[in-house]
Amino acid sequence: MPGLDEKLQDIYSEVVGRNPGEHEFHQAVHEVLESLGPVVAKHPEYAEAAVIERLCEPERQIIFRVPWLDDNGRTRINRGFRVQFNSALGPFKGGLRFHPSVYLGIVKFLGFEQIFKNSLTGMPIGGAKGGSDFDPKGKSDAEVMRFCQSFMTELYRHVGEYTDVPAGDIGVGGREIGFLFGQYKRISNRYESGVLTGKGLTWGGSQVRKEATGYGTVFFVDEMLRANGQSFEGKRVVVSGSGNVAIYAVEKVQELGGLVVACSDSSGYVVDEKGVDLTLLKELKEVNRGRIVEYAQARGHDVHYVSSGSVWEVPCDIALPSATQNELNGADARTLIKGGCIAVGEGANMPTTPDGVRLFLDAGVLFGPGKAANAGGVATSALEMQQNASRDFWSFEHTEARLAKIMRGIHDRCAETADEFGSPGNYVVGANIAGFIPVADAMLALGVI
Ligand code: NDP
Ligand code: 2IT
Repeated sequence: MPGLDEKLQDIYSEVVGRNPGEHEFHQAVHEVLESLGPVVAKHPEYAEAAVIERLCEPERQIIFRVPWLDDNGRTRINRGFRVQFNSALGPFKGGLRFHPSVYLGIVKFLGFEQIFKNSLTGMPIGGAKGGSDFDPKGKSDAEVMRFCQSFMTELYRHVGEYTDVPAGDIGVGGREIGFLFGQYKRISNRYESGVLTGKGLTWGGSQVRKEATGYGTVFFVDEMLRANGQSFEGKRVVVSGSGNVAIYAVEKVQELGGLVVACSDSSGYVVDEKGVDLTLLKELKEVNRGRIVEYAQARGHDVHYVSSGSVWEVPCDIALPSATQNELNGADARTLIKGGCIAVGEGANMPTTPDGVRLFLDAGVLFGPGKAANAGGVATSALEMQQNASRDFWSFEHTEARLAKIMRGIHDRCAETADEFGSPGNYVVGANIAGFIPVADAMLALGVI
């Protein structure tokens, strides 16, 4: 990793010492601190008030037992988390992840990133994340329901429309949000729609929330391309993952005239040179909860499935990593650059390793970091909160237009901030600084709390 300024290095060492073994959290902090050198030089008041030190320490961390009964009547135990990282700009806001890899370091990295992402949206939301090491794969709907009810039976006391507003992430979609909302409503005896986002359209949800992260990522990349006289038209695109973010990234790329030739899941990837069949993909993943290998089996022409290796071996003009953290490493970045890749948009959170990011930036690849590129999901969550607060329901067209405008705004702010702080074209620096300053200013204004 590149060096940090002395003061920032001290802060980083303190974070590592205080949070042993939480590698993803260390990585996320390091990446932000790498960008902040010119900011602390220009604003000594941030150091005087220990703003960065305070930002690196969550306001509150909750860890709890989640007991539930499986379909055989056996008692099962998982661990639940909610890290309420920073509420300087608004109530805590961020998703819940259900995946066996979840531990405190993952939740903290995601919660830390969320502070800056949410700030970049320009909406009044603080940063948080939560989840569990529960694995929804292979569980029945009834088991998922019992798990969600048990999870909310503890979480309900820590959340609320003005306190903390969770949503989905890996392993948490419309089904889980429904069970969580149902249990919250039952325990609290309140139809408090604003307590969760990503709700169904007939019970307080917003149009476009389901599509928002994938669409927003593509809008962000489209802005980077346009700023450089290019577009999606006729481009070969590879999208990793085949979950919520990936599916709606594919949909928007296709609308904009791009050809998506590959996507994946944690078992392997498919290459479909004629272009991914989205109807089939949605049926397979959203309805049947199947594996990507079944796509190759169902498609019936020369689609090939690769069960080992990396989806980044498939040559493309544009790469949209939309699965998970650290899924695209330095070797993958080299392969992509060699294959002629001109742009990368992070649909996932921190999918590119630090050496991968460095290689892309050095090669002049347009690189949209997750904090900026995937902010459309949480931004549309904030639009859902707005509709809930005013008991309103907007049309798809109106909501999508709002999302597109928000993504344009984020793009422009990142680009201008990168220019202002001496790193033109570097959206990583732009996103980190443009996300940081509003939070830091609010923390100064609110005093030492
Ligand atoms: P889903 O659960 O809908 O889909 C996740 C996809 O990524 C699946 O295809 C899954 O494959 C794959 N995946 C998950 N973990 C791994 C792993 N360890 N190794 C390889 N593949 C993996 O989640 P989302 O689409 O919602 O989330 C994807 C990414 O986008 C995450 O990084 C999330 O934090 C980020 N994100 C999500 C937002 C949202 O609104 N949902 C908003 C902003 C960012 P498999 O089914 O085999 O596990
Ligand atoms: O990482 C993310 O931004 C999300 N999972 C969405 C959070 C939200 O509150 O909509």
